[in-house]
Amino acid sequence: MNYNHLKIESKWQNIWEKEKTFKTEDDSSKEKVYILDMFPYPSGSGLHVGHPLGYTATDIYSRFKRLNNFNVLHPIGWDAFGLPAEQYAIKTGTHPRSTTEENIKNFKRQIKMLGFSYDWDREINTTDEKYYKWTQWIFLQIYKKGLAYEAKVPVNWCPELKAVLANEEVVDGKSEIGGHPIIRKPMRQWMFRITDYAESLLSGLDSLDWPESVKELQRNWIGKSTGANVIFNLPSIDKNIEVYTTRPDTLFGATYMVLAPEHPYVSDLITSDKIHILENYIAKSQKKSDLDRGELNKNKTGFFTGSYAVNPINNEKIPVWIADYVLMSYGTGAIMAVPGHDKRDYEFAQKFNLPIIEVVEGGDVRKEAFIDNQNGLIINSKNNLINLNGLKVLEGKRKVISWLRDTNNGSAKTQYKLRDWLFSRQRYWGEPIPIVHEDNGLITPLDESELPLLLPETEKYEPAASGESPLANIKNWVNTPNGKRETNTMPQWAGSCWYYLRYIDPLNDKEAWSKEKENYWMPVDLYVGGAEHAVLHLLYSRFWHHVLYDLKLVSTKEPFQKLFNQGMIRGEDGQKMSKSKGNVINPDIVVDEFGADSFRLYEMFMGPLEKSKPWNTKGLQGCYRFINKVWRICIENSDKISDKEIDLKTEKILHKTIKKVTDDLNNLRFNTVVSHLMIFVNHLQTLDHLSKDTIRTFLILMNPLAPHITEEINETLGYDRIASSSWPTYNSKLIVEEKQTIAVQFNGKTRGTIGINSDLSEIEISDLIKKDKKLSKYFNGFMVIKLILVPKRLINFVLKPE
Ligand code: ANZ
Repeated sequence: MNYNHLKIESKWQNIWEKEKTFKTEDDSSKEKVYILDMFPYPSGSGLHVGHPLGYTATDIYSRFKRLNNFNVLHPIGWDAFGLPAEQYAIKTGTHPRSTTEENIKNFKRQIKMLGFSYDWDREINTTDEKYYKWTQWIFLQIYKKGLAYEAKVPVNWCPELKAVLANEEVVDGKSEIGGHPIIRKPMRQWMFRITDYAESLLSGLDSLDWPESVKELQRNWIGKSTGANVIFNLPSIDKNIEVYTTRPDTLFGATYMVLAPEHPYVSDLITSDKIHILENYIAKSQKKSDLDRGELNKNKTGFFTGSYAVNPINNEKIPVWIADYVLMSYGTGAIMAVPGHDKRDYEFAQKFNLPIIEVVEGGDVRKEAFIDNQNGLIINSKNNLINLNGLKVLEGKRKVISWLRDTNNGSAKTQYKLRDWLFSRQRYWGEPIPIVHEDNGLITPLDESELPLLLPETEKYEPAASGESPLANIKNWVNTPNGKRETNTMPQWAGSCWYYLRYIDPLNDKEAWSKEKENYWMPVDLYVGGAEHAVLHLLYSRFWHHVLYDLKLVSTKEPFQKLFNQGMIRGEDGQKMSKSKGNVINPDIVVDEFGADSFRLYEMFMGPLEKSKPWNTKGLQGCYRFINKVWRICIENSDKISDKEIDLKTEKILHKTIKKVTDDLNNLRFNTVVSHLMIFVNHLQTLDHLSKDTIRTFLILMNPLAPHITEEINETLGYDRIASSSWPTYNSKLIVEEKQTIAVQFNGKTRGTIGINSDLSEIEISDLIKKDKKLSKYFNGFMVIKLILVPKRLINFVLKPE
C-alpha cells in the first residue's frame, strides 16, 4: 500500500467535516483555552504561504490542547469589507459582495485543504448584516458614551481614488494602494476620542504577555511625554499665550517663540504688510502631512511676525516667528524655542540667524553633542527671581514647574502623541454609520431596534463628485422623513475591533454576545498574527475593548493576553514574495504534489515561528520523505509490529521524546518538535521489532502536526480516533539525562566548548549555541549552510557570509 496523500487527506477532512469533530461546546466544566488567528482579508489572489504559517501553528497548538483535555475555542472568519473589492467594483461594475463571496470561497477551499481544525459553525464574515448589525450597535454604545463626535478636519484626500485615506494608508505623500498623490483638505468626519483612553491603553500593556517590541511600538504610538505649559505675554496684542515644553529647565535658553501657521493668534500678531506672506505660507503648509512638517522636515521654513513675547522667567522680549515645523495638532500649537538644546530649533536658528544660548552644560553649543544633554548641569540660569545653576536637569524641571505654579505662569502638563481616531470613510463597501442628520440640525442615532442599517443596493460605486461616499448618490436611502442619513461608512478596522467577541456567540440574534459565554471564554489566551498589526489593529481593538469594559459589557480589561507574531516566509531567492518578482509559492500546488501534512510539517520545520525565513523546496522534499518513512515503517513493514514489549533503550527514548515534544509544544517551539519526531523515527528504523503501543504513542505525538496520516495509520492499527484520545504522559524515571562537553567549531576552527545533555539533537544543540553569550557572536553576518555533529566530540557550523 503506497502513501497516497490526496486520498488520505480528503478522506479525513470529510470525516472531520461530517462528524463536526472540532465543534466547540460552551462547556464550562472544562478548562478553556481561546486560540485566535488574525482573520484574513479575502483577497483575490488567494492564500499566500505566510497565512498558513501562523494558522498551522495555532492549529497544532489547538489540537495539542484538545488532546490535553482543554475546551478549545479555535475559530476563523473573514475581514471582508475594504478597498480592493470596491475599486474592482468601480472598474468592472461587479458588486463588491459577489467579489468578496468568490474570494471567500477560494480562501475556504485552501484553508480546508490544509486540514485546520476550526469550528466552522462559528465562521463569521464582517460584511454579513447579521454581523455588522452588532458593529453598528457597538458604534452606538461608543457614541452614547460621548466618545464619537463630528469634526471638520484636514484629511488626506486622494483626488485619484476620490477617497479620504487614514494616515497609515499614506506612504511618503502617496496612497499606499496605487501610489497616487495626496493633498490635505478639510472635511466633515466622524472621530473617536481614543485620546481619552491614552493612559488606560498605556498602562494596560504592562500586564500583557506580548513581545516587548510590540509593546514598545504601542507605547511610542501613544507617545506620553511630561513637561509643562508655560505662559508668555504678548504685549502687542495684550494677550497671554501658552507653550508646551518637555524641558521647562531650559526656560532661560528660550531665544525665540514659534507658532504653527494655523495658530489662532497668528493673524493678530503679524503686521499688515505680511498678510499675503502668511496666506501663501498657510496654503503651502496645509499640503504637507504632519510627518513631513515634523520629523522628516530637513529644510525648515518660516518668517518673523514682527511681534515679541515676554519670557516670564527673566522678562526678556523674544521674537515671535511662524513656522510649520510646529504642528497645530500637538501641545498648544506654539513653542518656546531653545536652539541650544533642541535639534529642530537649532537648525531653524542657524538658518535664520537667531541667538543660541547654552543652559545645560555639555560642551560647545555649536556641536551636536550638547543637544538633549540630559545628564549635564544647568548653567546661565540665574536671576533675582530664581537660581537653577548647578542643578541636574530633572531637579531643574521640578524647580521651574513649582515656580511656574506659584507665580501663575504655568503648570505641569502631560501630553500624548496619540490623536483622536478618524473613523469615517467616503466609501460604499463598509458598515453604514447609524446616524441621521435631522433637518432641524440635530444629530440622532438610530434606535437599536432599527439595526442593522443595511447597505443599500446600487450599481454605481463611484464616490459623489463632492468627495462624499457613493451612498450620497442613493437619494431614496439618504432621505428619511426628518432628515438625511449619514453617508460616511466605517473603516475596515471596525469589523476587526470586536470579531473575537462574536466568535464566542456567533449565532446570537438577541445580543452581540451572551455575558455568560463571554465570561467563560475571555480573554483570548493566544493571539497569533503578523507583526504588521503591531500598532493599529491591536490599539483600535484594545480601545473598543476598554470602552466595552467600562460599559460593563465585557469582563476583562484587555482582550488578548498573549500575543505572538509569526515571521515572514520569503521567496526561495531570499526576497519578499511578490508577483512581480515571480517568487510566490502557491500552496495549492505544494499540497497537490506533497500533501497538507508535509506542507504543515515543513512550515514548522523551517525555523522558529517568529523568524523570517526563505522557502526551500529541498526542505519541503525532506519533510515529504520523512512522512513517507513513517508510512513505510508503520504500514508497509507492519509485519514487524506486534504486542510484544519494546526494549528499554527504545522505551527511554520514547519517554524523552514525549517530554521534549510536550515542552516544546507548550512553548510554541514547533521546529524542534519536528526534529524530535524525526530523531525518534530514525531510531525506530534501526529496530527489528516494534511495539504497537509505542507506535500508537508516537502517532499521537505527531498528530497535531500531521493530523491526516497519523489518523490513517492509527485506524489501520485498529485504535480509536486520535482526535478523541489523550496526550501521553512520560515516566520521569526514564528520562534522566547524561551530561557531556563537546567542542564548538565554526568553519573547522574550534571557538569554545559547550555542556549539553547527551541526547540533544543537532538543532537543539545549535539553538543552545546561538543563545550562548560567548559563542553566538560567530553567527553575526553569516548564515549556516551545513551542520556537522560528531556525537560526544564536536559540532561544526559551516558558514558563509549573509
Ligand atoms: C523647549 C525644549 C527644549 C524642547 C529642549 C525640547 C528640548 P515630545 O517629547 O515629542 O513631547 N513641541 C511642543 N509642541 C510642539 C508642536 N506643536 N510642534 C512641534 N514641536 C513641539 O516633544 C515636546 C517638545 O517638542 C517640546 O519641548 C517642544 O520643544 C516641542 F531642549 O520645548 B521643547
